[in-house]
Amino acid sequence: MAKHTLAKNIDKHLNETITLKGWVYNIRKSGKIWFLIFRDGTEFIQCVILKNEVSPEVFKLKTTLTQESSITVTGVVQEAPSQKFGYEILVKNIEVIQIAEEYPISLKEHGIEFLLDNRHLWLRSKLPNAILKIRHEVSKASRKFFDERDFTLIDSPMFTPNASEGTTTLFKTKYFDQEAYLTQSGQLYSEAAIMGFNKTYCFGPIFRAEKSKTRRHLTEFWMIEPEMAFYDINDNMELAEEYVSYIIQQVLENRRKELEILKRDVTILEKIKPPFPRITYDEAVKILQKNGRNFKWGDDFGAPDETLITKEFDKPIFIHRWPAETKPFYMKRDKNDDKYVLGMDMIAPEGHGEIIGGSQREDDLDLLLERIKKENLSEKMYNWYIDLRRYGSVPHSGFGLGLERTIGWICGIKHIREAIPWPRTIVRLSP
Ligand code: NSS
Repeated sequence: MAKHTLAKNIDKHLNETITLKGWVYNIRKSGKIWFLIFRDGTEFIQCVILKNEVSPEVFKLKTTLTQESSITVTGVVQEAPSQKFGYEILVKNIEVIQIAEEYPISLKEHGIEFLLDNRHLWLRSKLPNAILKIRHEVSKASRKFFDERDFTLIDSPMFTPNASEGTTTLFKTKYFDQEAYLTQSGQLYSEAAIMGFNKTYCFGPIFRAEKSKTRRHLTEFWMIEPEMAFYDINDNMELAEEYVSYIIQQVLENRRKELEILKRDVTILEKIKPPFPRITYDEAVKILQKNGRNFKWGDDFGAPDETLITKEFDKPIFIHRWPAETKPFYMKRDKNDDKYVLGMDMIAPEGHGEIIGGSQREDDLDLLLERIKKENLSEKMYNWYIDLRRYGSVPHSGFGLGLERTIGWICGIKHIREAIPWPRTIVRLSP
């Protein structure tokens, strides 16, 4: 491959002649000069084409080049204070790789369904590009955070014989002559892994047959799940607030430009530092009742409830100590009142809702068996998991952070389908 410069790096080549390879984003014409907005996925750059600087054939390209045509541009990097990026290219030559057919996504606004149907092309546009670069940053920061704190990455399987988060959202699939489910969470496997590695995390896709058509639900999403031996619920919340603060700081440090493209108000993000407020489930219910909402104790909070509860805070908050019946079988009972379990959710501010769910796990063999029986789960299927309470059981905790919900909040976007490259929802399986 010929050596060429990525558009994002041209500032290192001021006054030098360089070659760029990419696509035509837009063209503006005016007499003896025309402008080409070039993109290569790393940056958008203005290229200036002057009649007396290029061959007549190249100058004529102003009438034949179409949006998204692929090209090679050679030219001199010059300062351009009027341009957002601060640099532009004075073109010496353009080679056409392919003239694109009429491109369906123009620079005017399109409806969201049209854009989602054309996700394979829409990925080239400015906003998706910025969001997915932030997604990359959050993934990278997540790995870095746990890697630097003695966690071992132990991935969980995607095919599983059992449910972890209730049986209503399982995707069932044939597995030769057995039945299998796509994973709802790597947690149960991580609980086994920490007995061998102390602190672990898994980071992969999660599948839930969510019937809900909301702006917070995908059927395929990504979760980062740390699990820690000898951590109680307070240690768990402390780690979660440190982690979330860390990824926000990394995005602020490394992806300012993308946040600007998204017009994100960063003052809110800049305030995100530990500690985060902690309230119990009962206190959250009181906030709702105080605000005149008709909420029944024992129900789970819906999106409008979460928005109302977080309105009083400008940071994410923890809601902890949940009624046992609202949460899965594996959560540890509160020894002060066994109506409650030691679960904790982190709710993001600005109406973005729950981004983390976690808990201290039930480490007592008999209590766990009792919960498994009560929920009509198969003891045989969970036998390996129950083993963990037979051989050196220890207090332990963990949580799962939903990657797309977190990105949705950081980017300030309404619907999390834009926070994943290829969204899967109840109504969308393609492209
Ligand atoms: O169901 S969770 O609340 N918790 C668990 O799965 C635990 N087993 C994790 C653990 O302790 N290791 O899901 C965790 C997060 C939740 O807070 C959301 O941010 C996200 O996963 N989540 C989703 N994101 C997008 N779409 C859907 N459907 C979804 N469901 C959960």
